[in-house]
Amino acid sequence: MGKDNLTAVLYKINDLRLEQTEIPQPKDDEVLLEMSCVGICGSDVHYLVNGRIGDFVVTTPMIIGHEAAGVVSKLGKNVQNLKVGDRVAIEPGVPCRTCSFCKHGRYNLCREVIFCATPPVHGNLRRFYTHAADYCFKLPDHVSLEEGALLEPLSVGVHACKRAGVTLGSQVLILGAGPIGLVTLLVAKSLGATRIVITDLVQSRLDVAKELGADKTLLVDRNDDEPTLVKKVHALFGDEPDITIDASGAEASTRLAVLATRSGGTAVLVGMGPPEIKLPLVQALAREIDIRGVFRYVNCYPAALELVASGKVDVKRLITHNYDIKETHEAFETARTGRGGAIKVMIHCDRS
Ligand code: NAD
Ligand code: 572
Ligand code: ZN
Repeated sequence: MGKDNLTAVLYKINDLRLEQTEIPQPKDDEVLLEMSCVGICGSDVHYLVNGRIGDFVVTTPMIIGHEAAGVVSKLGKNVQNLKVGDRVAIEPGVPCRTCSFCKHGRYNLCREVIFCATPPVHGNLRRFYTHAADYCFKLPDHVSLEEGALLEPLSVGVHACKRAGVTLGSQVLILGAGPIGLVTLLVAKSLGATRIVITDLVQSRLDVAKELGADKTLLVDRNDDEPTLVKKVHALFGDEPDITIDASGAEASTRLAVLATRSGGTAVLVGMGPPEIKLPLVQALAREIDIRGVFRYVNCYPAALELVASGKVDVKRLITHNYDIKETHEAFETARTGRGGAIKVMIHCDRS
C-alpha cells in the first residue's frame, strides 16, 4: 500500500464514496499537488442530488470538487513557474489552447476544455491531484489556502462584473445572495460601484450581504407582482440600476433583470436555471437593455488573487463551515440543506 490518497468519488445519485485511488504522476507540464482544501459548489451538490446538470450526466464514477488549493509536491520535467512547497490556487478548467476561442483569449468557451468535476472529468476532492502547472497560481505567504480555494467562485464574480462593465459610480442590482451573488457584490464594491442593492428570498443571506457591504437589501416576496417588485427595487435605489446581475437562476429574477434595469443599461445572466425561460424581450429591445451571458471566467484568477492579496476583498466571511475530508458526507449534507446558515462549506484534505 502506497501513500494515502483518500478521494471523494460520486458513483451515482446520492452515492458519494470515500475511497483510495492511485496517486497520479505529473505529466511533463503538470505538478502533483498535495490538496489542502476544496470548497463545495452548488454544482457539486447538484450532481450528488440529481446526477446531472443539463446534458452533463454522471454515467461513470466521478471525483467531485473544483474550488481548490494545494501545495506543490512534485514537478513535471518542463515546469518552470513553480517549485516544490509552493502554495497554489487551482484554476479548474484547462482549455485545449489551440482552437479559435483559445487563440482569441476566450478560453472559457473552448469546446475541448477539461473542467474539474464536470462529467466525465474528475475533480480534485482528494489528498493528491495533478494539474497543468500554468493553471496553478502561486499564493503570497499572507494569502491562506482557504482564500486560494475561494478564488474559484470569486473569479465568477470578477468575470460577471467585467461582462457587466461595473465601474466607478455604477449602480448595481444583484439578484440572489448565495455564494455567487455575494462574491459579485464584493467585486462590484471593489470596483467602485456607488450603490449596490441585492435581493434574495432568504433573510439570513441578505443579512450576510449587508455585512459584506450591500447598501440596501430586498427580501423578495413571491406574492408580489412584477410591477410591484420593480417599484420596490427603484425605491431602494432612489433611481434605476444601470446594471443588473442575476446570480439566482430563478426565472422570476431573470425577468426582473430585464424589467428593472435602466434603459440603455446591461443585464448580466450568471444564474443557471431551466434551459428555456420566458423573457420580456420586447422591453429589452425597446429600452436597449444589453443582455450578456457569463460562462465561468476567463483570465480572471490573477485579478481575483490581486483583490484578495491587496485586502480589497475579504472572502473569508463566506466560509461558514469547515470539515475534514473524512467528514465529506456531513459536509455535503450541510451544503445541501443550508443548515446553520451555510454559505460556503470548506473541506480540508490535509488535516487527518
Ligand atoms: P445558490 O443556490 O446558493 O444561490 C442562489 C440564491 O438565489 C439563493 O440564496 C436563493 O435563495 C436565491 N433566489 C432564488 N430565487 C430567487 C428570486 N426569485 N429572487 C431572488 N433571489 C432568489 O447558488 P450559487 O452558488 O450562489 O450560484 C448561483 C447561480 O449561479 C446558480 O444558478 C449557479 O448554477 C450559477 N453559476 C453559474 C456560473 C456560470 O458560469 N454562469 C458559475 C457559477 C454558478
Ligand atoms: O465554478 C464553476 C461553476 N460553473 C457553473 C456552476 C457552478 N460552478 N456553471 C453552471 C452550469 N454550467 S453548465 O454549462 N455545465 C454543467 C457544464 O450547465 C457551467 C457553469
Ligand atoms: Zn462552481
